[in-house]
Amino acid sequence: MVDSAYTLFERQQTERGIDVEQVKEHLKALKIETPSWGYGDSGTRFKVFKQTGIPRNAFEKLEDAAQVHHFTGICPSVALHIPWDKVEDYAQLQQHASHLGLTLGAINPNLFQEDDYIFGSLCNLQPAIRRRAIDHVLECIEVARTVNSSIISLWLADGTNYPGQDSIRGRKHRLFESLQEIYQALAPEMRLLIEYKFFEPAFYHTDLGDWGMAYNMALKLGPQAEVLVDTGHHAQGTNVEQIVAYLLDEQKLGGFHFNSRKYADDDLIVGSVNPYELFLIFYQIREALADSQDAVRQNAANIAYMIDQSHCIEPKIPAMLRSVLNVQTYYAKALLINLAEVRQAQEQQDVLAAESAIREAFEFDVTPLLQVVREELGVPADPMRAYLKSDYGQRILARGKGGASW
Ligand code: AOS
Ligand code: ZN
Ligand code: ZN
Ligand code: ZN
Repeated sequence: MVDSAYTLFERQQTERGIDVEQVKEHLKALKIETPSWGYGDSGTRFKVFKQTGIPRNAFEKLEDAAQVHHFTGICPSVALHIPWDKVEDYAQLQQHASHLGLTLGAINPNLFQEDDYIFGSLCNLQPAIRRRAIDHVLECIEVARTVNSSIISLWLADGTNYPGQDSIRGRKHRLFESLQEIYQALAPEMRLLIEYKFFEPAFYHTDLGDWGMAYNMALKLGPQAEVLVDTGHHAQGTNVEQIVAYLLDEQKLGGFHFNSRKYADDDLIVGSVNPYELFLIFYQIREALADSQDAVRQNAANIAYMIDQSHCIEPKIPAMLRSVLNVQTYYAKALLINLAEVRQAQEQQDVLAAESAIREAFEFDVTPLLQVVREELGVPADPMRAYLKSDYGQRILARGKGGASW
């Protein structure tokens, strides 16, 4: 059923020179991966809050993730974290996923929760500890092979707390050597996504502290290595959209960990604090999707959109839904940017017209558009309301308290 709000929207956009059918196609093609750890208990460094109804194992985490996919139609894959999601038989886990209509996505090694890693993992001065860390990543590559995943997302907690604690350049060399061994173990269809973060848990220097360091490693490793941008991993005021544009232009943007932040790596619901930034990130992607260079377009089309959230005070499934819906909303708005109009304003160096062409798209209400897209995808027009009306949230309470936490 096409209602009058949509008819009006369509007319308005067509008059602006927007191809609404194409916008709908883009929206239907958007796939967002949710993280298994986003369904488990989590907290701050001061306390992990235990909620009732939390999944007790990887199988139940997939069941919760399947709800998010069921109500949105755009979250068909789930990222795993090893060993948080360690199971005896990964093929069985994958089977469970496929029964639920899901696939298993990025495999995230854990190089930060062993006592051995107190002074780092892949950068550690001690060869035996580096060996252990590399072996763990190799094991994750095997898991990826078993579950048919093509992405290894690597985030390192490595760094130092004090000047002089270790040689920054020495650690850089060790890191590259370790990464080379990992890179060589990748199957041809696999990608290694290198995630950076400017601080935390290390407070003086972090071995992969910004996009440039991750990019440099990825570039030297080869075409299967790319950079992962976690939106919460930058210093205040960093222009994340510029990083996105730069990496796209170098064809090294591997994927995102979307979340929202106000101060540090807050891992809040996506778009809750900074929706305009999210929109501007999508503006850069949209521009790259229309680039004249094949390689840039290809990179833009292959971005792995993943959510990296750690909600500790909100119920997990609706929080994940909110994040996913926000990504979809701000992507939709970016698709309403009239690129020809922007280009024309740029050519005329009309600053006000250019800025206005961008902002105008942000200001449209995309609710009627999203309702129609969801109807065509066969999911509820209002996924959040539909989930809250379902009894799933009630049923999982039977799991009790004390489920899986990170
Ligand atoms: C840590 O700050 C990162 O954002 C990582 O992506 C991390 O791997 C993820 O939170 C799960 O461990
Ligand atoms: Zn992340
Ligand atoms: Zn993070
Ligand atoms: Zn984060």
